Amino acid sequence: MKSDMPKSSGAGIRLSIDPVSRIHGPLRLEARIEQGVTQEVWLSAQMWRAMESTLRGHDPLTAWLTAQRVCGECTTTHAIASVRAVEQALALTIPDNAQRVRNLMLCAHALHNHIGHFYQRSLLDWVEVPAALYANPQRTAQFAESLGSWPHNSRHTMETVQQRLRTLLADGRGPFASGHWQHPAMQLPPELNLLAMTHYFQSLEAQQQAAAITATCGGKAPHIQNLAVGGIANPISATGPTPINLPQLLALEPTLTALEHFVKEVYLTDVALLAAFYPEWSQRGSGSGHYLALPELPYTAEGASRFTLPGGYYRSDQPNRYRPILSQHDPYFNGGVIEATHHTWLHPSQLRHPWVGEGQPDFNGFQPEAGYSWVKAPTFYGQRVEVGPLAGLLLLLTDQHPQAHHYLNRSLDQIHSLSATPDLSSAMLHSTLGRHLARAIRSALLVDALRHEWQALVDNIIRGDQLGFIPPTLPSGERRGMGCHEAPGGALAHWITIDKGRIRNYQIVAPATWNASPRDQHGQPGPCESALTNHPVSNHDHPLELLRTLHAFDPCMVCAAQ
Ligand code: NFE
Repeated sequence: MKSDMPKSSGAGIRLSIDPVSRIHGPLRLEARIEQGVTQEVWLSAQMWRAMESTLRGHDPLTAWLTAQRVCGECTTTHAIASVRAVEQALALTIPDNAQRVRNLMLCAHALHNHIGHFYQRSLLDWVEVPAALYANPQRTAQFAESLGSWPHNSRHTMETVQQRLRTLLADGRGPFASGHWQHPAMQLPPELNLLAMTHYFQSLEAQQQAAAITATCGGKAPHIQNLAVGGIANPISATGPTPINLPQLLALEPTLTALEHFVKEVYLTDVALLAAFYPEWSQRGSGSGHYLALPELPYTAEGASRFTLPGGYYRSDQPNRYRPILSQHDPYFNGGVIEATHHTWLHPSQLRHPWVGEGQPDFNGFQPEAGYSWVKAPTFYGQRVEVGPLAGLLLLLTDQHPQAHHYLNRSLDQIHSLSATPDLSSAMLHSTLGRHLARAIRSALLVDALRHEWQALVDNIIRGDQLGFIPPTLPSGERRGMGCHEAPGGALAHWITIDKGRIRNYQIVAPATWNASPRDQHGQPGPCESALTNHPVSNHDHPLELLRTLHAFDPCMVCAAQ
């Protein structure tokens, strides 16, 4: 780990991780460390996409097809934010069926993301793969079967996975070719390493199930096709040869059940196991302390006022300062967002609301005191705010959401039964571990919402409602719109200005723009930078601890810098 950081940035050891792996897009992490603790941290996005300027001049009605190419992970999310921005600009209300189909796609896509985040992008920070070869499969199966009713934890399964791992490790290629093996921060016994790796492989099947739901409702996955400004593109019928019909929807039912079972019996339990065996991680990685989430899963077509998942602004330093965001058009959200370019490689240095945002590339190398990233630094009413499942969960808990409390209490009980950790409470959520727990709880809420939306769509079609699209008309004058979506990574919004039927300006503020951005105009670090500061690092050649906290945010640099 080397660094070309200027000498002027203080004493201590300089550390550079470039590129950070198991995230989306190129990211460089620079840190200054004294006595095993980070003193300063800089996150530097290494690529600029130019998607915002690419969209200028485009037809707003088809912009979503380009916008969803922002990312290979968050495809559906940018598509939905784009059509919502145009629909707001045109003051369009979409049919109830369209809202249901969209909600189904959003839930399934988010589940695919959350499962992939925990098992494929994070788990290898906590699990020592080669140690799984020394596990006793019988003991592993007995322990796993004592935790719940998941039917794929048998001794035979454990033996098969152990053999598979033996072959993969001997081959010396692929995702297990190297890792932070034998790092002192790895604390799981061999049996739990084997159990976690068993679920790692099973998570791939759960992701397939989620993708199948997205593909049925979206026409294809990733990069859905079944969307349109005004609703959805594909016709709906009861039994006709349309892409969405009752037989196809009913055939999804076993997939919904299988996915629900995986999330509630495997994912939630595995996060509880991590929490039980790594209790100190509920004390590490707290971020800015300010959280923002957007309302998501509108109940009805008029939807922009009632939501399954509420949004709002939450300040942990002032618990009474909870301010709900009541709709996807709430001026309170729109009025609070400003982006700064002072520590970016964008010219000129300025503060702008996204409707008038801009920025030309002006790369000058890594300069912590000037520009060091392609990502703009957004603030919400002047504060650096964390977005993501943790923000969403804190809002749900504040809102006394019964199911969120149920899944949290269930997890805390399970952690308690597995460990001697005293005084477990929701205070542990403001941490690296808390971000994983929040994402698992959000997944449980999403599988519940998925079934609810599926049933509502089936009922609508049985009642004879087949409307999914209302044709839009583009006005000739100027219109502005904002499309909000609570994406898997957190608050996402697209801002559009339409003039003479074409896009005049387009700006995207993605979850990772909020979380993985550089210093703002006042030098305040971004939420990830805050979470990684005053953070332990025991081995500079294997800065595993920093990766644990960074990965828990799931930063996506291709979304962040446009
Ligand atoms: Ni490119 Fe994303 C999410 C979006 S950005 S993965 O969620 O939008 O963090």
